[in-house]
Amino acid sequence: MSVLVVSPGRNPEAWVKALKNEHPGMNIYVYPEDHDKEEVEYAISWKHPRGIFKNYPNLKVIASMGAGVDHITSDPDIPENIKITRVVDEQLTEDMSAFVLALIMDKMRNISHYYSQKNWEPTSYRSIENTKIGIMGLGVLGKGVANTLKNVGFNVYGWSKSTKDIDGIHTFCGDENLTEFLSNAEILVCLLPLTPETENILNKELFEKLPKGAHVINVARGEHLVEQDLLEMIDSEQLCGASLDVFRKEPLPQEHPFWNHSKIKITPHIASVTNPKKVVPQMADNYERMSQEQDLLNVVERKKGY
Ligand code: NDP
Ligand code: OXD
Repeated sequence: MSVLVVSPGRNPEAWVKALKNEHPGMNIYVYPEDHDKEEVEYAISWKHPRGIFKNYPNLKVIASMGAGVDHITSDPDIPENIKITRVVDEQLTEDMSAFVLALIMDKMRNISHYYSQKNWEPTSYRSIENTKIGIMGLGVLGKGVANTLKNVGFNVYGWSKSTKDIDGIHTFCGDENLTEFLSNAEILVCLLPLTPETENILNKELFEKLPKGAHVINVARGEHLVEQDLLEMIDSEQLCGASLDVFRKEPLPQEHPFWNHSKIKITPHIASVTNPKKVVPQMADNYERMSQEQDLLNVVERKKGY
């Protein structure tokens, strides 16, 4: 029985080292080095080359190296019987919460504006307690962010697929309540998983339902955003700007209009980065569970796509 590490988008060394520390007896291959495909039952993956997994007849589990699994679920060639797991990690949630708070404070207090202005021109600012934040997605990360912002003193609104009851957060669920949720979101944070239902969800129709002058933060996936609609909505002043950490094409191409847009702030997909040392224990645990035919942790519902 062997483990295959597939990570053309991430350096595999730290993963292999952490796996060997955690489980010295584990037989590990790094794709595409020479290996016997029949031996592989467990894969740890980030942005695998499309279609490869159908060639592993004994593969049982694909573990995502991150919280998101769209890089796996979007491959139509992954057999239905293969279980997909994802990372759930306190550090990842803390990092995401700190990052979103930093983006919001930067926006509210004009911090990066002052850095780039290099002028002594103070401007007024809104108070935290008079600001409403809307969070799309109240899962592991969205709920963590919502609680952090609530504790800082913001008015927090959240939207999810199923009903949620989170102390101190105004929660909304389903498409039928999306408009009401959006009408409150002076700063909108997207923390949805990428699925066919949420692809292109950040579009003109949605932006028009936000309060005029809203700011949009996307820390989920680039494919949630219709880029041209964002530009139009900023031009028309329906939106005052956006902070974007994720893009349809990463790295964001140098010629992309977002780079030189004064109202769009770009970060290079660093909102919350998985630390292999922290999350390898949960992967090794699942490997043991798989070997003993026990239930796995953090399994993705294939039908829902997250
Ligand atoms: P979860 O699966 O824990 O949560 C997803 C949330 O989205 C749930 O609350 C779910 O609702 C809600 N949701 C899903 N589909 C819909 C829909 N159609 N309508 C309304 N709500 C919906 O995900 P995480 O919180 O762990 O992660 C979210 C995403 O963040 C990841 O998928 C990944 O893409 C991104 N990410 C980005 C990082 C970065 O550095 N920029 C780092 C890590 C993750 P319900 O609870 O009712 O099911
Ligand atoms: C993730 C990510 O999904 O890094 O973990 O985007």
